[in-house]
Amino acid sequence: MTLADIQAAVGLRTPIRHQLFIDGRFVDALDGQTLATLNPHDNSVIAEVAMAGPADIDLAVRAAQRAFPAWSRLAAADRGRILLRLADLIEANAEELARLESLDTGHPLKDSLALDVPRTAACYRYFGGMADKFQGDVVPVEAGFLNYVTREPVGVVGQVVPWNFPLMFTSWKMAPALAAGNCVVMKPAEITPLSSLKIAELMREAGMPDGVVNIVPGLGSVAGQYIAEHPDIAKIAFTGSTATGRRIVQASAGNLKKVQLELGGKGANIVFDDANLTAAVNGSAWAIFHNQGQACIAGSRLMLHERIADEFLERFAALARSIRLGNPMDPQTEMGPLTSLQHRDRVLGYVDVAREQGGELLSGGRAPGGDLAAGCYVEPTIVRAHSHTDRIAQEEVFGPFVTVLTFKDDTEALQIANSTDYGLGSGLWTGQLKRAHQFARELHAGMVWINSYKRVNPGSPFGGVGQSGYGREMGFDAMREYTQAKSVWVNVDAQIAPWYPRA
Ligand code: TAP
Repeated sequence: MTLADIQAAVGLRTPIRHQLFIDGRFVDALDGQTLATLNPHDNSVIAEVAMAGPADIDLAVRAAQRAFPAWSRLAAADRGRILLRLADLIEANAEELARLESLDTGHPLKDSLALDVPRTAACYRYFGGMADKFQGDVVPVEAGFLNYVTREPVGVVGQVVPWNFPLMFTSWKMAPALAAGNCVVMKPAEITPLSSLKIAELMREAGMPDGVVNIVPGLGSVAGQYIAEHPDIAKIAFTGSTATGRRIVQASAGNLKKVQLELGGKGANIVFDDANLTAAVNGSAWAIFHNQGQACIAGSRLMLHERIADEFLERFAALARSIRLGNPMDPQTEMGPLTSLQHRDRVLGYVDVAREQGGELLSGGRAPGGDLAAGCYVEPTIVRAHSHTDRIAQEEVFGPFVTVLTFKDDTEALQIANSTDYGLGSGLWTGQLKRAHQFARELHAGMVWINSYKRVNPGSPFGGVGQSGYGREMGFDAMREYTQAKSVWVNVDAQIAPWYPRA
C-alpha cells in the first residue's frame, strides 16, 4: 500500500506529515534517517518518519533561541490569541486528527473523536485564555520600598512525551509552556509521531511564529537523551516511565535544568461494601480498560471489600468479557490494540508472572486470534493476586490487566493502597462522606477520585508524589512550572542610610 492508499483507506484528507518540524518548516533529518511507524491493528507500515539526531536537535534549539526574545515579549493576550486560534483549528480538523491518532496508536476512533481531540482543543483553549490572566504579585515590604514579583518564562524548554496519549499529551505540555512565553523543542515517542506533526502544521496555520515550536521525532535513547543533556535547554518536562525519568534527572544535571516529571502509577481503585455496585463496576472498567489500560492513572489495582468481592467480580468479569475488541477504525470498537507488539508481549508476560506467584487468572490473559492475530491486541485481563506485595500488585503493567486484591476493613484498605512506591491517581467508591474525605486525605497520591475515576480537566492539577514524579500539569500550577519568579525592589521614597553607622 502506498501512503496515498493508506490515507484514502482511513479517510485522511491531507498528506501524512512525516518530516521534522524545525523553525517553521518541515524538513528531512540531516543524515536522512527515517523510522517506520506502524498501524498497531495489523502492524502494516503507515509512514516512514524522519528521525532527528543530535545535529537536528541543535538546529531546533537554535531556532527556539532565536524566536525566544520576540515570543516572550509579545503581549500575553497575543500569545493567547494564537493558542485560541489553534484550538479552533483543532476542532475544524477534528475528524482527521482523530483518524490519524487512532491509526497510529490503536485508540478506538470513537474515543479519539469524543475524548482525545476535544480534550486537546480544550487544553489549548484553557491556556490560551490563561496567558493574560497569570499575573505577578506585589509584596508588602518595608516602608519606602515597592517590591513586585514578575513571572518570567524559563527559556527554551525540552518536552518528551510517550505513546499512550500522544495528541493530548503534546497539548498538556506545549499549551502552558507557550502561554507563559517559552519556546519548545518537543520529542514525540518514536512509535506515535503523526498527530504531533499534524499539530505543527496547524500551529503554522494559527500564526505561530517560526522557531517557537519545533517537533523532532526520534529515538528516546538518542534524541530524548540529547534533549535532556542539552546545555541550552533550560527545562525538561517528561511523561513516561519511572526508569526513564530517573535517566532524565541524571542527564539534566550538566546545566542544572529545571525538571518536571510525570511518571508511572499503580492506581488503587477501592470499592467499599456500601458502594453503589453498578456505578463501581462500570467506573472500574473505565478505570482500567479505557485506552487498553495504557494510562499512568489507570485503576490497575482493584481493591474490593471481601463482603462484596464475589458479586462484584462476577459482574465485572461479565462486563470485561463483553467488551468489543477490534479495529480502532470500526465505530463499534470499544477496545483497540495496544500500541506496539513489544508492549503487547510485555503485558502478556505479566500473566506468567502472576501464575508464578500464585495469582489466579479470572478472565482474559491472551492475545486474541482470528482477524486480530496480526495486531497488538490483548483481551481484557483480570487476575486475583496472592498478596499485595506480588509483582503484579506493585509494578506498572500498563495494559488491560487489572490486579484484584481484597481487604477486610478501612485500616487494611489504606495500608494496601499506600503500599507501592508510586503515588499518582487513586479512586474510591463508598456511600460514606466521612470515609471518603478521610481516604482523600490519607491516600499517598496526587489525585483522588471519589465515586468516579480518571477525571481530568485543564484547570485541575495533574501529577504525582513518590516515584510517580514531581511537578504538576494543568491549571495555574502548570503556569508556575513554566515560569520563574523575579523579585524587583524599588526605592520609592526611602532614605538610604550611611553605608555603615560610624561613631
Ligand atoms: P519510556 O522509555 O519512558 O518512553 C517515554 C518517552 O521517553 C518516549 O518518548 C521515549 O522515546 C522517551 N525516552 C526513552 N528513553 C529516553 C532517554 N534516555 N532520554 C529521554 N527520553 C527517553 O517508556 P516506554 O519504554 O515506551 O514504556 C515502558 C513502560 O513505561 C510502560 O510499560 C509503562 O509502564 C511506562 N510508561 C508510562 C507512561 C506514563 S504516561 N506514565 C507512558 C509510557 C510508558 P522513544 O519512545 O522514542 O524511545
